[in-house]
Formats: sequence, structure tokens, C-alpha cells
Amino acid sequence: MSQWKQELCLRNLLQSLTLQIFQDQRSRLKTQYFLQESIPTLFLLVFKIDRFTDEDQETVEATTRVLGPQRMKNCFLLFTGGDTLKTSLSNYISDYKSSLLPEVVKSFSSRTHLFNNKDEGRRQVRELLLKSRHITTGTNLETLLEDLGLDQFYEEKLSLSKILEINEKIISEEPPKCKSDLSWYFLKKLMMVNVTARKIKCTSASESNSDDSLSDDFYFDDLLACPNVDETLNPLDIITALFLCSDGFVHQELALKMSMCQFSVPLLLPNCDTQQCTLMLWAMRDIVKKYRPSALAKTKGFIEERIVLSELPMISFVRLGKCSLSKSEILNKLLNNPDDTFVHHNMECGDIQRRISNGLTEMTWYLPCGNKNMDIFSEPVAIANLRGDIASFETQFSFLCQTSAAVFVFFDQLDSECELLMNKKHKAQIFLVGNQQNKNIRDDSVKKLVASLALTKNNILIKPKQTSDADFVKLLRKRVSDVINNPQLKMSVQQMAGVAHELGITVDEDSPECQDGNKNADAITAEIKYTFLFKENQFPLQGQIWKELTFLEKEEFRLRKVGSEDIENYKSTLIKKREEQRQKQNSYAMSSVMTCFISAISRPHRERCYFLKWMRMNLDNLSRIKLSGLRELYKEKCKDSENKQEIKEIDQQLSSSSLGVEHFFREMGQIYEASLCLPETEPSRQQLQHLPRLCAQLLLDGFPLELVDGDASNIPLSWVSDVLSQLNDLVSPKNKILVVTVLGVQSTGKSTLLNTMFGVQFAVSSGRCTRGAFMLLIKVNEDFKKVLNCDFMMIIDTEGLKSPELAQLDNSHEHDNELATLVVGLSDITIINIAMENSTEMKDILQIVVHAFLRMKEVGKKPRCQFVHQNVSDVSAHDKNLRDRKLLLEQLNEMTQAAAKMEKKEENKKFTDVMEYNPDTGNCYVPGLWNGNPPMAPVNAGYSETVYELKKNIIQQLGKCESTSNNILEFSEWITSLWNAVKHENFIFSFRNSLVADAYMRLCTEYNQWEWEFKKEMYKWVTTAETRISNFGSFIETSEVSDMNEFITELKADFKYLHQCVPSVAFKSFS
Ligand SMILES: Nc1nc2c(ncn2[C@@H]2O[C@H](COP(=O)(O)OP(=O)(O)O)[C@@H](O)[C@H]2O)c(=O)[nH]1
Ligand SMILES: [Mg+2]
Repeated sequence: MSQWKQELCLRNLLQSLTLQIFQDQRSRLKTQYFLQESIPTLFLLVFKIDRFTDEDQETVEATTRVLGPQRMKNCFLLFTGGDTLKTSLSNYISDYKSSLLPEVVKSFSSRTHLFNNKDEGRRQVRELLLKSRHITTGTNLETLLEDLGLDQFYEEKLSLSKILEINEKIISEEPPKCKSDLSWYFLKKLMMVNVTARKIKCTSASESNSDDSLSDDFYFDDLLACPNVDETLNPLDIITALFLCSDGFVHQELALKMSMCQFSVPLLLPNCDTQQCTLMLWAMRDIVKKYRPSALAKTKGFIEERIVLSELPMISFVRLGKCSLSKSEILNKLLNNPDDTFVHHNMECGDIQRRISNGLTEMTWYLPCGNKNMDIFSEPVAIANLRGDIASFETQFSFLCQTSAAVFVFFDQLDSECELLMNKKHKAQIFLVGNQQNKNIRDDSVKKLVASLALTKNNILIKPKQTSDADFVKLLRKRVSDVINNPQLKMSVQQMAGVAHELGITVDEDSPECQDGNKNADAITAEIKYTFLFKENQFPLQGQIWKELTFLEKEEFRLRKVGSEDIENYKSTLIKKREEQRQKQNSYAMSSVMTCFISAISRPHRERCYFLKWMRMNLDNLSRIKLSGLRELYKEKCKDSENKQEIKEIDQQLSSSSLGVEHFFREMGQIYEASLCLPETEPSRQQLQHLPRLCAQLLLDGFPLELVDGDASNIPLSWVSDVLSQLNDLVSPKNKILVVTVLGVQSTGKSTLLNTMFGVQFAVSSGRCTRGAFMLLIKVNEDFKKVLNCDFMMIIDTEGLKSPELAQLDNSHEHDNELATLVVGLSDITIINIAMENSTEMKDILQIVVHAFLRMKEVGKKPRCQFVHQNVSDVSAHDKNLRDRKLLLEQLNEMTQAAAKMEKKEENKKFTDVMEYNPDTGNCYVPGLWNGNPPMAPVNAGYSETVYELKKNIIQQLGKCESTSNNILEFSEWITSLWNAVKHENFIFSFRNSLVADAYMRLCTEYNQWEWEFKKEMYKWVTTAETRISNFGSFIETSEVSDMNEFITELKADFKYLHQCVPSVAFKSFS
């Protein structure tokens, strides 16, 4: 029976458990039921406090007989009417000499309890259950979860899609009103990486109603009175509750976002109901950190690692008994984090008593940036902090002693024979930290302990009365530094799993789904030695063949190389060639790795999710090693723009050695597309029929799927539309979607922006190097559908528009233009991301966008656009930039005119003719992402808040969208028709921007003009020459030239003169 139900039962039973229990029939049946061995029961013998009669004595004897010695161990004497009692219960009993009561109580060996009739019943029951060990800590987990409104998620855990769902809470500014709002409020803020997330408090009704004016009823006492503590909870309880109520994927998300805020993350998660704690290895797996240890300071190199795999020394901080020093506060000072790594006593709600988070062990990391003057520690270190007294959490303490390089024990009072500290198995160095302010420190017992632990002087830190916290922290840092510089033990969190298992601590990766996912992913990634070769062998369909196919598809529309050939002939050869390529694709048997992959993603939901996550992490680990060197080289070469060829080569290498899950899906798409060329009855085609459905399912799970393959610059149209039509089948009739897209230069924080805005996980630059567009679905909550008028929101992230280096190589324009046209065409709102530093590139991007928008207008769409200017932190940014905005609009108008001329749609004069754009609301200035210097910098609160404003703004705008909201099928049709339109275009796309194209056009016009004039001159001359020749010898001419030879010479000179004129005509045209 769950504890909560036990409690309920108990409350009911308390009324029926009276003397009558052995007499009436119904009660007897009840009694028999509870006497069954299998049911854990608490028996209570209830007496009123002021009497104990002979009858009562008989009842006790009868009960003892009926229950027998075994069950008697669960029998309690419960006295009621405690409020009338003047002394303690034990005094009362020992004074009750007139009867056998003292004897009876003795036989119950302290299994007695006192209820009073005044206090809240629930609390008293809880105390009793605690005493009888029917529940185990101060408060019941389920009560807390009920308070938080999380109880329904204890069994059926919270999933990512539930958390990311778009609902009305997102746009409401209301602070939490009651306890059940707290966890949602925290989640909302944390998912947007807001460092203020932990500062949560209900605004009680009294607070909001009170008026500030001094009235006559002003009492000083009111000021001293505590605010209503009942409505608040310790942030640690909220965090623990959320972790207990969510699944592994939410865990990862929470931990990742917490670590971005520089909050500590749970290492050992307690469950106060089961007394079981869990090592949160999986939860931390997604955290990747970059840092520069002292050894790399000179070379400016850095280490980028998945933090659970880094072997670091861990320093643990624990408390023994009571302690007057605030451990967490001192730790925060030690780490010097202005936003508090650890929740501590002086923080908002930090002083509220913890109800379920005792035993929680948190972890954080200190990572150096390679600057001696800024680094607190020059080497990386992990810090652990155990909440609660180690005497009550021996398992956790043992764990820390076996995994840490050092354990700092904070104490006020020491027992010289403290067994807890004497454990021989402990590997960590022990440091004792006391506070002299406290008079309880007894020298002798400390000395004894020091002797028996063989500690040196350095291992004892006592904070003298007169020392400030700052000085003490300095000393502490010194000791910690000593350990870090010469650690006896270094261990990664992954290695700690072994210790955990030995101690009976569960590891969150133990679940079979996670294990199977891991096995399947490892089986695939273990094959990879050289990424390039792996891709060539395992993904033959997406390599050269797919690029060739792309070329053929586009050429079929563009006919650039038709030459003098007959167009129809040319087209049919292209089609034939395409068929040949498809045949070639079909001739490959499905590679072993693809077979494994497809079978793994065909597994049940949870296992598939674990598998994909493992794949993503494994592949990221591989490419991180391979790519980081290349990327450094790339940056180096880019400094010098002379190295164009080299840059190009490195870029090629980067793309050929990057490998992510999207390559597997790309191959799947190609296998599917190729199979469509086979006859329908072909078994190998039929075997692949289920693939689109699988992928549709993945989209529903919130997995990003590649829309445009950036390497080949193409969309596998049949594949994408089949996936979308399956998706439509899965969700119909709830199939309305709204589309939000982001466009901008490479590495300007587009993915970071989307991730912060929607809590999603688009790849952030560190891992890979892919170009293209990815789409991802987010559910809209039922209640919010009325407002947004859609069922899903589709987010499209584009990667790498026109990186400045590549732009010089002049072949990326085509791809960028195509990509921009497509995504702008698909979206209801386009976010145009601009990093202020790159305002020249901005212009190029804008031109691309204007062209794209212009084309959209042709097809009847007038999308909205939102400019986001990154890295602008001044408060006055919005005002100051008024001029800039005007300028921007002017430029946009100019570009629109140029573009309109070029596209022969000159009726468009202004940017707003093609776009929904308001210069005032359509611009958003986002301050820099980090508050300080990475890696120790938390995310800037201003960043998070501004992005939140942007999100609200976008959602409001989307709400206003006049039913353009497509359903999934229409969206899919749009993709097809837009992409075909894109393929048709063959002129604008090949230019860097419209101004270059404009110049070319002008040149062409001039050239034509010149050509025409030249022809005219020529014609004139020929005509005159002809006339002269025909007239030669006749009477008119004889007077001037009589000699034939002379005449010819003259004509020749004439021609020569004309010839010489050509360059000057040409010159005139160019100038
Ligand atoms: N300093 C700073 N770094 C940022 C900012 N926004 C993003 N970054 C970092 O820049 C890198 C590239 O970001 P990413 O979102 O992948 O850019 P994308 O290529 O445009 O998608 C990441 O390492 C981010 O952490 C910012 O506003 N300031
Ligand atoms: Mg990106």
C-alpha cells in the first residue's frame, strides 16, 4: 500500500479502533482482514490520557493474546487528549502508580504515542507513522508532491513533450500563486535558462492586497512577523520533486539547463519514501564543457569534453551533526559565483525547512579559462555537496568517501570515536572544518580523532572568531588547491557507477531500455574508425550519386548546359541519366549498419528514444575529437583571406568527417526514394514501406528531422512528403501547423536562440558541421489551441547561411539563396538573426531575404519577419537604434526596389509591400549570452528575459495570423511546389547578392547597346563601300580616285579605322 493510502486508512481506522474492536461482528471481520500476514499493519491501542481502568488492562491482555508476539511489535499504545496533559508523557506514566500502566508501557518498550485534540490531525498522524517506521522522513513524499501538483507524475513520469508543450502559462506574466504553481514556474524559467529560476515564491493574497500607506493600525509586530511559510517550499525540494517525477530525457534537459545557469546538479537523488538513492549519470550525460587547463594556457588550446567522462578529482563537502557554519554559503564563496551555485540559507526560500531533499548530493564543476588572474583553481575540479547530516546518510557518505579525492567534514561537535569517519574502505583524504564561534568544540575529542585518523595539521581548519568569511574562504581555497594539484584519486562520474552498485545505490542508466539502447548504439558506432571511409562504405547512396542526382534534377529545369542541342532531346537524356543513377542506388544492398539502425529505431518508443540519444552522444564524441583540430585550423586559415583554396579544402574535410544521426536518416531517405523506382510488387520495395511512418513517429516525439540536405543542397521530395503524409495520418484531424523559421549567418547563435526560446535541442555549433535545414514539432496544449489556432508548431532551424569565409569562394551563394527562398516561403514568421559585428554580411543576407520574400508575394504569401540583433546589451539600445532602424528600413526599401526591378516586379517599392514588418515591434535587441567569461559564466539573465519577450511577441503575432495556418498536408505541398520553383530559377541564384546581379544586368544592357551600335556602324560602312565599289570607274568617282589599287588601299584604311574604334566604344559602355 502506498504511504499516502496507508495514512488515509489509518485516519479512518482511528475511529473504529476502540474497545469495541473485539466485540461487534463487522469489526471482527475487519480485524481478521488486517491480521493477514501479508498486510503491513499498524495496531493501535487507544486510551484517553486521564484514566486507565481494569477494563483497559484486560483489553491490553486480550490484544496481546490475539496478535501474538510477532504482530505485537507493530502495536502501539496511543494516548489521546494530550492537550490536557501538564507534564511529559513519560513523567505522566511513571507518576501513575495506582495501576499497572507503567508495567504495560514497559512491555510496549517505548511504542507509545500521544495525540492531542487541538493540533492538525494530519501532522500528528505523520509523526506517529514516522515513529512506527511506516514512513521514514520528516515529511511524506506524496504529500509534498500533492502540494506541488506533481503527484500524478510519480508513476507516469513527466515527458519532454509535456514540458515543451506551448500553453497559456508561456505568455502569462503572473507569478506563482499557490504551491502547485511553483514547480511549473520553475520549469518554465529553467527551460529558458533563466538564472533566477530558483527564486520562486508564491505571492500570497495578503501581500498583493496590502497597501503601503501608514495607517493608524500600524503595528511594529506586523513587520517582525514571518510571512506565511506554509505557502513556500525550499527550492531544493522542488528540484528533487521534479527529478523524481520526470523521465530520463527530462532529467537530461533539466541538468543541462541547470549547468548552463551554473546551478549545481543532482549527483545522488534521494527518495525519502524508499530510502533508495540514485546516481544521476544519465541525467548529466548531455553536459559538455569546454575549458583550458594551465598546461594549455600558452598554446591557447582547450579541452572540450562530455563532463561525465572527464576524470577529475572530486572534492566533497559534508556536515556531521549540527553545524553553525553555512556549508553551502561558504561553497558559493569558494566558487565565487554571483548567482549562487548552491541553494543556501540566505537565499530566497533557502531557509524553509527541507522536506524531501535531505540526502541529496549535488555536483558542480570548477573549470579554468586559462587566465592566471581570473582562475580560482588552475585545474578542473568537481565539487560535491551532501545535504543533511552524514549520520543519517551513511550510504551517500560512503559513496563520497570512495569517489572523492578529499572530503571536507563540517562540524560543531565531534565525538572522539566517530565510527563514521573511521571507515577503512574510505579512500578520500579527510579534512575537518569547525567554527570557533561555537563553544562546543572540545579540544581533546578533536585531538583524539585527529590521532586515530592520522591527520596532519593541514587537515584541520577551524574558523577563528575574529576571522572574516573571506579570509576563511581563502584558506579553504588553498587547501582545495593543494588537493587538486596533487590528487590521490581522479574519477569520472561514469566510473562512479561501479562504486554506486557496490553500495546498493541504483544508477539511472540501469533500466533495460537505456541499456538496450546503449548496446545497439555502441554496436553501430564501434564500427567507425575513419569517418570518411565509414560514410563511403555504409552510406553509398548519399555520396556522389546523390550529388549527381541533385545536379541532374536541377539541370532538368535550368538547362544551363544545353548548348546547341535540342531541348527535348537534352531533357530526355537527363531523365535517362537520372534513372541510371537511381538504378545504381538500388544495386547496393542495404549496408549492415543501416540494417542495425533501422531495426533499432523500430523498437518500442522509450527504447528508440534512448537509442537515438545514445547515437547522438556517441557520434558527437567521435566528431568532437576529429573535428576540433580541423576547426582550429580552419579558423587559423580564415584570418588570412589569401588561403582560399586551403580554406575550401578544409571545409571539404570538415564536411566529410562530420557524422551525425542525420546522415543515417539521409541514407534512409535515399534508400526509400530509390526504392520508389522499383516495381510496386518488388519485395525490397515493400520492405521499406514502413519507414516514413517511423520517421513521422519520431517527429511526433520531438526529434529534429532534416528537411534540406545542406551537403547536396537538395530535398528528397518523395521521402519528405511521404513522412509528412504519415504524420498527417497519425495526428488527423489535429493537423494544423504554424511555422517559425530562423535565418542568419553561421555561428551567430541561431540554434542557441531557438533552444532558449522553445527548450528544444538543435545542435549548437560545438558538435558538428552540417549545412541545411532541420524541422521539429512542438505540441500546442489543448486549451491554447483556440488562441493559436493550430495544433502544432513547426520550428525550422537553418544552418550556416553564407559563412563569411565561404562566401569568398563564390559557390555557396546558390545554396544560400535556395535555402532562404524555401524556408521563408514555408514560414509564418521568419526570425532574421543578425550579429551586430557583421553588418556587412548582414546586407548580403538581407538581400537574399528580400528576394525570397518578393517571390513569396508572387505566390500569394506575405510572411512576417522579426529581426533579432544579437549582442546588444545597452538599456537604451532600442532608443539609440531608432536611427539604425530607420537606416535598416531605408536599406531594405532600396534592396526591395533593386530586387523588384530584377525580378521584373517593379510595383514593389517598399519592404513593407512584400513583408509584414513594423520597424518598432519587428526588431529585438538581445544582449550577449554569457554573463562573464566562459566556462564559469552563467547565462545572462538579460538574454533569457529578452528571448522570453521575443517568444511572447512571436506567439502573439502567430495568434493574429489570419488563418494562413496550413495543415500538414498543405505544408508538404508547399515544400514540393516551392522547391520545384527554386529548381527552375537559374539566374538570380548564382549571384552573391542582388547588387552584383544588378551590375551584371547593367553590363548586359550596355553590351547590347554597344553591339548594336557597332553593327550599325559596320552596316553603314558596308553600304557606303558597296556603293562606292559599284560606282567605281563611273563618272562621279573618277575625279577623286582613279587607280584601282589606290581605291582598295583607301577602303582598307577605312575599315581599319572602324576596327580601331571598337575598344573606344567598349570603353564608353563600361564607364
Ligand atoms: N558570446 C556569445 N556567444 C554566443 C551567443 N550566442 C551564441 N553563442 C555561442 O556561439 C556558438 C554558436 O552558436 P549556435 O547557436 O550554434 O550558432 P548557429 O550556427 O547560428 O546556430 C555557441 O557556442 C554559442 O554558445 C552570444 O550572444 N554571445
Ligand atoms: Mg545552428
